[in-house]
Amino acid sequence: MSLAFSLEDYLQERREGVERALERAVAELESRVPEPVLVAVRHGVLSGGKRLRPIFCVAAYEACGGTLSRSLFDLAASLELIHAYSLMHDDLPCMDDADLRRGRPSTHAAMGEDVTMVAGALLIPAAARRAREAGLELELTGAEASEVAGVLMRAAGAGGMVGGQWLDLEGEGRLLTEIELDELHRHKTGALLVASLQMGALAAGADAMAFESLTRYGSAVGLAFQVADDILDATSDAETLGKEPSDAVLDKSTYVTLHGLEEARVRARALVDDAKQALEEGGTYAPALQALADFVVGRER
Ligand code: GRG
Repeated sequence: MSLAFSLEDYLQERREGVERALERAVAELESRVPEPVLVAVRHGVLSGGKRLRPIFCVAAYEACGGTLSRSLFDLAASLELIHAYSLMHDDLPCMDDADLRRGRPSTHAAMGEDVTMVAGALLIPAAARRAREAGLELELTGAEASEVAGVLMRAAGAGGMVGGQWLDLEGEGRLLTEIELDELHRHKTGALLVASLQMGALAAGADAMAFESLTRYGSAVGLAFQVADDILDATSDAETLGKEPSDAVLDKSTYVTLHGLEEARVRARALVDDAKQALEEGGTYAPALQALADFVVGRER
């Protein structure tokens, strides 16, 4: 019998837990949300995707000694509610104007803009509530559970994802420097990835050293994720990606436009090495996180 770690099996098992938690999160909204909005919520949330943010949260929790439970997956799914809202709003005509997402019509293309705005917006407080409640179920104190939800909300807000979205819109049609590009993506994509690791660590009661090493890992992997995203946008196609490559159309600066394809690949690998080093220096034994760092830059979509 081989004891080798299989990322494929790991991803499949964790994804199943995440899907069930997302179904519970949507079911919980059923009594309070009008049917047309609920249909849009289902479309945006229960529509596939890699589910990487919740999986990072679960992997961080496991790396800190925690064991799998339904409440852990509820906590992890709160990250995906925020991610789902961000994609629904990001695809709107006033943002990136994208009609294809995850290989099918984006939510506004299928359901309309007004209902997509409302469905996306209601996911933000739903995610905050879900994160806090799951924290309490994991036997965190009230203050600890609030802090876990606070980490999620800060990462989603002006100092994180929404702030990064503004930098992104402001940067269209302009050649950004590498410092500006890093700043944009540390906010827009990186903040939620860092929060994924931090929420898992906090929920598991990690000590300061483990928390710090997982934060450093998340920061490096978050940027590596975006460099890989830019490479895929420049080299792949809509059928493989499940969305239209759009950076050139929207005249966005990317790691590929800045440095060329080869140098972007070198940067992505260097960031993966930084991420693994952060784990080693923190004494965090986590084969899943090691393998996930490679996956982030090796993926095809
Ligand atoms: C405030 C109106 C308003 C809009 C803001 C918050 C927001 C909209 C946009 C955030 C920007 C954003 C969508 C960031 C994520 C970028 C990204 C790399 C998405 C793809 O993530 P994957 O590859 O996707 O994990 P899957 O489909 O696998 O979940």
